Amino acid sequence: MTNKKSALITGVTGQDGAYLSKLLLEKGYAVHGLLARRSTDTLWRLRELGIADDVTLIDGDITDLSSLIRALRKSDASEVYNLGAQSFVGTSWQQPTLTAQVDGVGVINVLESLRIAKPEAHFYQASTSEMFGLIQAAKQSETTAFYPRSPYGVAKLMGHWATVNYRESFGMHASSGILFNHESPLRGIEFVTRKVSHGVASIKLGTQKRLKLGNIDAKRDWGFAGDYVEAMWLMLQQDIADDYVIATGVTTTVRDMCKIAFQHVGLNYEDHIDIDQQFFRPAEVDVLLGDPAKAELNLGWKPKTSLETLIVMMVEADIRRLRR
Ligand code: NAP
Ligand code: F7E
Repeated sequence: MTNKKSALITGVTGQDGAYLSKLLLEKGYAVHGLLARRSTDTLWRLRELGIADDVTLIDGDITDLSSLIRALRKSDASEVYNLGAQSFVGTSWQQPTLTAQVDGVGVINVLESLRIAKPEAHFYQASTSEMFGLIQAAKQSETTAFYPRSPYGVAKLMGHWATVNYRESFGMHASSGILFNHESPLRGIEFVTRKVSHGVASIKLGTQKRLKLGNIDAKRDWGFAGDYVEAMWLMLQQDIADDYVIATGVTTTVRDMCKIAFQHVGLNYEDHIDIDQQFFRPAEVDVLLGDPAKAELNLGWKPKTSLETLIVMMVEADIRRLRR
């Protein structure tokens, strides 16, 4: 028997799952991760952080309720972080039903499994600034009205309100983190910051000539994933569960983010980028800018990493990978 606190993370193989696992292991938790079986290798992020052997993997999928109940029983987790999702906004127009099943109904499955098997556990839901979509206030906070603009945003809104509803209906300690975009060297290659950092590294090393992008006038509030997983943990340490916006309070265009990345290797972004209609979305979220004041006041959380530091970190990591 061990007195270690136990946590269960869905989406453990994703960007945030990897950073959160590392954080919880450093805090002495026994970390369990739900592993949705895939034909490809999905453990590269855990390996890159050197923790692949330290996380206990349990087979399961958030669209499969009984697998969640078994995972809860096996892990005996007192904290459950639901990070599992179809998280790429672009894909959500191609696979809207799957996105709804995973990002919407999947959250209800996790909440139901807790209600059945572990109602006293503290629960974290990975909500998103995409729920603000067509923004209803210049700076978005916990009280700003939602207006999702993609099947992803719509599905996540269901998960968000389900979390609020289980808290209010059953008194569960269920919190929702409304996280704005957060990136890292472990970001999936389809997201714009990593696509750019990988493109810049490839162009610098001569293996690629040009980079095709979509709407580079879109603005995002970008932070570092390593900072944001700390906020997730802090939410579950509070006496009272609540919802929190996690953001930097700074917004930047994709264009200016590209400028930073290319400048770092001594190149001018305008000489290497092509605009390609295939990367435009049927409905765009033009601008996002978060107000993290409540998180600072109640959780004592503040972002530590500037966009410049983050982008340089990502470009350098991709240069190292490509050289290998
Ligand atoms: P990510 O890298 O795309 O990771 C998603 C994870 O979900 C992967 O581990 C994936 O497994 C898993 N998954 C997919 N379908 C599943 C299913 N049916 N059952 C169980 N697991 C499943 O995403 P991320 O950037 O780490 O984001 C983590 C969470 O935060 C997501 O819910 C995302 O929607 C949300 N979020 C992200 C951001 C951001 O800027 N990063 C901002 C706000 C909210 P495989 O590896 O096997 O595919
Ligand atoms: O796009 C524009 C694109 O795909 C950012 C997810 O983690 O954050 C993420 O969603 C912006 C958009 O992230 C390309 O049109 C231009 O305006 O990196 P992204 P996202 O859609 O903001 C939220 C908070 C989440 O919750 C999501 O899970 O960049 N853009 N050109 C492009 N985007 C991509 N991917 N590729 C391009 O070529």
